[in-house]
Amino acid sequence: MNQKIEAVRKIIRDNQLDGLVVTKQQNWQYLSGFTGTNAVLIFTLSDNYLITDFRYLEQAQLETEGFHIIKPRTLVEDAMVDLVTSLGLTRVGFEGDNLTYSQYADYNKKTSGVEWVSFTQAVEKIRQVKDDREIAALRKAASITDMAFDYILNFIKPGVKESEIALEIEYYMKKKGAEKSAFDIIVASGPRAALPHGVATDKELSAGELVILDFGAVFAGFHADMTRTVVLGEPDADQKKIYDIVLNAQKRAIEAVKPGIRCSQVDLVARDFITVNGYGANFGHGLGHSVGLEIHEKPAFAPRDDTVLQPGMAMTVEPGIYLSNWGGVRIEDLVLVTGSSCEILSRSSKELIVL
Ligand SMILES: [Mn+2]
Repeated sequence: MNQKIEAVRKIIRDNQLDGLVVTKQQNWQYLSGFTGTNAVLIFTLSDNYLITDFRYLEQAQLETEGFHIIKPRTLVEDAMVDLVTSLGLTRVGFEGDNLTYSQYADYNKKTSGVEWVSFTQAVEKIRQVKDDREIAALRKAASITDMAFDYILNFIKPGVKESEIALEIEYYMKKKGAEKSAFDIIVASGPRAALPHGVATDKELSAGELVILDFGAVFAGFHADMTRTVVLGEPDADQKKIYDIVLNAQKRAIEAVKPGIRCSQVDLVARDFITVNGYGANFGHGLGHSVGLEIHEKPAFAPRDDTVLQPGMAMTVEPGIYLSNWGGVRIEDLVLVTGSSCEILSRSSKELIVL
């Protein structure tokens, strides 16, 4: 029995359930390997069921192992309700973060006598520690991301639109084997660099501007995430100063990443450094987040996240300083928590690149 399914069975046992229904796409993909877009999994203490529709029956057979694959007469969710009834389940867990109120009401109506118990972050918690195959996928995603950064440096110059840069990055990553871009690529130049999530627009780059590039490749379902800030022409004193503060904060935080430390402590290392240097109010977001089958997973390097780091967690470290009408600097690496410290999966240079 694979460890992931074993962990699901433990949730069932520990909570006195007799079944667990999984409806979130990344969670069913994680537990079964199925990559289609429509499915429900049902786990009991003895069996695993995957319900999907006609379009995916053959694919589900090929991609999964150890699941009874069930073809619904009508909707996948109706088949789920029928199966819960025919198996005689009485106390069934479901993913409370993932179900709409209407679906919940519908389940209740169609299964009188079944107690539905909401779970949040149950499968997500299992996903926090990555196994060797998942780490290999993250490495590959990070390496495609690095290659794209190297490539795009030749393309960035005054007069080019942010959107053209984003398009080139996406095209290049896909040519190098990425399934897709991990999120809408952020290219934020000049004053727009003050927007922490400034998705590329048709603004043209100008000489003297800082440009924040934040992007990542997806490989085998796993998301990379990296940010670099470059400058068009020799940087002025403020640009240099703020870049150095962010870079130092980032390096110090990475040095703090190791098993046994709390996420909030890592956040504090960068936050304290930026605050002491006078820009605490300009670093308004968390230091980082976990990545995996989703771009933003838990835990997070944030002031109130006291999760203890474990080997196999994959986290971003991304401090930034943002100043309205001026711009901003963010530097982000993807790191893997190892047995004693961490390994930086993003390999691109972090020295200020002058284009
Ligand atoms: Mn990120």
